[in-house]
Amino acid sequence: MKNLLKSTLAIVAVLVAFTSCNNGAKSGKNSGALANNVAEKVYVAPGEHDEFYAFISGGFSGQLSVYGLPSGRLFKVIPVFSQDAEKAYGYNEETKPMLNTSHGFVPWDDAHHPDISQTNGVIDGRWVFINGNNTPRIAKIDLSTFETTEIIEIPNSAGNHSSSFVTENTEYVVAGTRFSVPIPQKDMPIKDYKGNFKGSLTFITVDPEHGNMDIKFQLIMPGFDYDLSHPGRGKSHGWFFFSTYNTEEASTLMEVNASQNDKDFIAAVNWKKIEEYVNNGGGTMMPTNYAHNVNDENTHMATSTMKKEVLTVNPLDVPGAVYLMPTPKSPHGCDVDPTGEYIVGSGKLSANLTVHSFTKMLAAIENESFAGDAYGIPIIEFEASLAGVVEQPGLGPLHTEFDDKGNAYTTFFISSEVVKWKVGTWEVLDRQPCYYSVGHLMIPGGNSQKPFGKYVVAMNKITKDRYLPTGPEVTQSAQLYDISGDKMELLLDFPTIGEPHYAAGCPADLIKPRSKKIFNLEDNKHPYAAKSEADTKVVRDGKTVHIYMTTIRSHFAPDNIEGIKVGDKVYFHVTNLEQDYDVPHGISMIGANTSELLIMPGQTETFLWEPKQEGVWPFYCTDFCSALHQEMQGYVRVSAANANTPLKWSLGEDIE
Ligand code: RUQ
Ligand code: CUA
Repeated sequence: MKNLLKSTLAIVAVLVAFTSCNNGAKSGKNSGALANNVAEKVYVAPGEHDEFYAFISGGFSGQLSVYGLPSGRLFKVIPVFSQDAEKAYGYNEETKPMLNTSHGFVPWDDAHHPDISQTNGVIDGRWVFINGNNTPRIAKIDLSTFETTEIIEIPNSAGNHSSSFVTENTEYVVAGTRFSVPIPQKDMPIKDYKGNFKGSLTFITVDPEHGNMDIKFQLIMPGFDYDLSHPGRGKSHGWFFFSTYNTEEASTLMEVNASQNDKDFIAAVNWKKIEEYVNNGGGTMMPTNYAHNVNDENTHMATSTMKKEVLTVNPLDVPGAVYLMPTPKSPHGCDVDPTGEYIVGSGKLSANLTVHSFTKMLAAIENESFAGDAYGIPIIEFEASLAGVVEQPGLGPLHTEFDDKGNAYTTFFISSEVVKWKVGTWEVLDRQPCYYSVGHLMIPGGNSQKPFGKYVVAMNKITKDRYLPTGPEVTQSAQLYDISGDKMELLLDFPTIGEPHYAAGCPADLIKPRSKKIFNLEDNKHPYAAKSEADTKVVRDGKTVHIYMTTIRSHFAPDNIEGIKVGDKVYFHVTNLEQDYDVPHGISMIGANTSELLIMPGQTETFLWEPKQEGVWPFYCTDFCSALHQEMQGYVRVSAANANTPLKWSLGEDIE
């Protein structure tokens, strides 16, 4: 045991050393000989549009940023799991409930894997889903508004990492736990992990019309770490594949103890079979507590509902639903090719890439070519499902995506490169260095039956000397390669928001025509909306005051308010009366313990102000909306708590 420990530590040390010297050895100048016409290939002339959208997760920023490809231009940061003062997300009264969880208000998360909804195996550009790892959640972003409209918390999960991937008709968005935990949670010794902790794989239905999410069932699996996952497609539609590590079920010094087994598993889950079982009344309702937060599209207000139970399924109760395919050395990526035949497991510590065949897997199940079981789940013999091996393609394989010509592209973290190989012959065709230490890569549509194989984006963990330095913290970065020819060609480096963890890409034409320009004022059902200046008012209810305010170029109505008192809770409900594209107004109030509002045409938003001092206090518009933007201002007179200043409001007249 001691020796094993020592030798594993030695391997880890070598890998770490390799990583750092590898990165150190490369310099920014060594970016390969760029052809002269490279600039042309990424140049999108002023006023022209990019060909693709790229939705790049922010990792530890908790957000999702929207870029154009090939230009690499940043268009928007969509707030998802983190508060965003710029858009008042998580600060205004309407969106605060979006960040509610069973642990209370959690204004941050670690956002990893965006995936775009699909119809018939092709991305349809309706929604993008993304996982929060830390406090397990799945969010849905509506791509007509580019706003987060739903967040569902995942009970019985921890480090929600093998998420959030969609099946080929968006029947399900799937969320797998990274850490196994006691299910249900309870106070118990950590050393009793093995055999007692469990991992949950959660299948969330998506309403085909409105996209509403609902947990259909949770599969309660052995206590491994479930790292990544992908749906079957085409012939393997109806299955889902999850990579695992720590099949050792260790609970300490994981870098050594979770690397003992020569092979971990890819778990193959026949969700259609489980769905049938559940539809026939199978499964066990378990008491739990999780938040389901929905933004109403008519009121533009979010509500948070606590759900109290979840349907769990024991895999042993559904024979033929779950199998384990041995895969060498702590597989990380678990990627399915566009035909649905091949499942690629990237063993982080393996010299080779392991590819399983779906057809061979079915035959192995049929012939019962099993090599034992894990907690009763059959383990398929390694050779029986093996399709082939990509020999020695690089060091530290992580993730694979596919083009539309039968090629696969795998990232290698340690040797810092993208390697192109042929699906079916497993021969390496090309390799290009990344600057540096690439994690995921993304080909638009690369997770579907129909990839758009023109570009690949590599998302790097380290940039070192690639950009102007900005102190100890330097920008993170993505790189764009042209993959339309036989050889990949590096075109562009572009900086990213947060850690560019993973991305989903889509032809712009799928989204552009559906993008909303304004919200119809007539459809605004916000309970505190004022749909015209005639509807504006100020209403006192004890110590609570509601201001029904409107904004239009270039004034607020009302713009002067008196009769507010120290200790009041003052809600500014502000409706933007504009019905023109791209005319938001903002509002901020001196001393408010929250952010500004940025209100889109036709929308109502609310912030809370609790005046603490007597005086006459101004508010103003924060968005440069017109030539008279600087005139968009007003005053609130605040009197002592026991004063009897009458409540009054006005526009265009001085208050008596
Ligand atoms: S995975 S560490 Cu997407 Cu490579 Cu999160
Ligand atoms: Cu409205 Cu500036």
